[in-house]
Amino acid sequence: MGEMNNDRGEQSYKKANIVVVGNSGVGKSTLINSVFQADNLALTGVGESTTKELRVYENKELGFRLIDTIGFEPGFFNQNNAIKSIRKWSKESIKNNDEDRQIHMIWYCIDGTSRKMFRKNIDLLARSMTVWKSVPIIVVITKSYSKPERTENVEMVYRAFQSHKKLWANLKAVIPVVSKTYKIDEDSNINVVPDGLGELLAETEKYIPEGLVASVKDIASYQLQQKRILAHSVVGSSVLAGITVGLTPIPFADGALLTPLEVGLIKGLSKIYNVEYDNNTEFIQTIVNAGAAGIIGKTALSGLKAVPGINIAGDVLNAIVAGSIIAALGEGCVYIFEQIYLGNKKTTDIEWVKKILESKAAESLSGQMENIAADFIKRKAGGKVSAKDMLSIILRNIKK
Ligand SMILES: Nc1nc2c(ncn2[C@@H]2O[C@H](COP(=O)(O)OP(=O)(O)OP(=O)(O)O)[C@@H](O)[C@H]2O)c(=O)[nH]1
Ligand SMILES: [Mg+2]
Repeated sequence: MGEMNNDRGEQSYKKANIVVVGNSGVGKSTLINSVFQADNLALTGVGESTTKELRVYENKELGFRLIDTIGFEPGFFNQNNAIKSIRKWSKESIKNNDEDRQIHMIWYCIDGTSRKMFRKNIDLLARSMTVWKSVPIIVVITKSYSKPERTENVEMVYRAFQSHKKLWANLKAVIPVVSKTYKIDEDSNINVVPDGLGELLAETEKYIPEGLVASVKDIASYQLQQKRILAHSVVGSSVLAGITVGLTPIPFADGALLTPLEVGLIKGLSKIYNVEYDNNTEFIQTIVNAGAAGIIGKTALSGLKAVPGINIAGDVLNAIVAGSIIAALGEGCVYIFEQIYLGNKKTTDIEWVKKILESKAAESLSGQMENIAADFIKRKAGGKVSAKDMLSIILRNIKK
């Protein structure tokens, strides 16, 4: 069970179904787009409810489906239409002999910019949740633009849950997230970059029922592959964040502006590969030291200098450099974390970490800056180049 062959004879696995619920406009669809790294996979919008019924999203890579739902607020006669349509979707499967439509997890989204609503929303969830008595819940605090408020918001959510005994047992994690770059101020170009996605994916993977992968022949390699996909998704969102930082008109001569991103990247990867984060200061410091402020940063800059007669505007050049640095660091880190996860190396192997970042990460970068710049110029001839376009140019070249 669980293991199937599709009509092309490829093996596919039974996937976990995760429903994404929360009030209208909270950012469910935006979050789904960001997990799948797509712009317009799930329609998003302002004002009237954008997602009309239930929609199921999946891709080849990830071992779970995300089910987008309409706003969670009760409709006529206090019926919760989101829950109604999810149940309908599940029931249809029984008719169709399709066992694949059980709900395995709930992502409950609440809006980080309206904390006054937390308790009310969680009471609402408690009333509706009698349908799924023992399904794990992860609370996603969307639009967590204000860093100082994040810890307090997480605590508020936990407190609100404590008064609902049955829900409390199912609550697995509370994670503040920024799904998409948020412009605080159009004029000064101050941005809050995407954050928290790595943590969300790592926690999700932890609480997906074991049974779903238990039927896979080679569990170990399946799990490693899953981790690699999650890790690359985290690297991708960090690179995008790096591009955004680069585009702000602030000179980043010493690369220190990228340090928070680098730390966030390492934290996300630590979660995914079950590597202890808190007591590994030297390990983390070694990685950060090799990043934008170190060998990788230097390699990126000297790589660009080697490009003759480069004609790219300064902020864009910054964006390309920043993104490439994070991409190279990310690729090096994925390798390092994987080796530690597999038990081949330890976080105390500091010299080895340095060597990997110098050889693998920095070297892959030195040859590629020229190609990245060339691809960029080619792409620019066809019109405006978005941050997403830069992301794909960078990842394409760094992964080589
Ligand atoms: N910049 C930024 N905007 C966000 C973020 N999350 C949500 N938004 C914005 O909030 C609005 C609503 O987001 P949606 O994803 O459509 O919300 P939804 O929960 O799917 O709404 P319904 O489909 O109506 O239930 C959109 O304008 C989004 O761009 C974020 O992390 N960053
Ligand atoms: Mg929506």
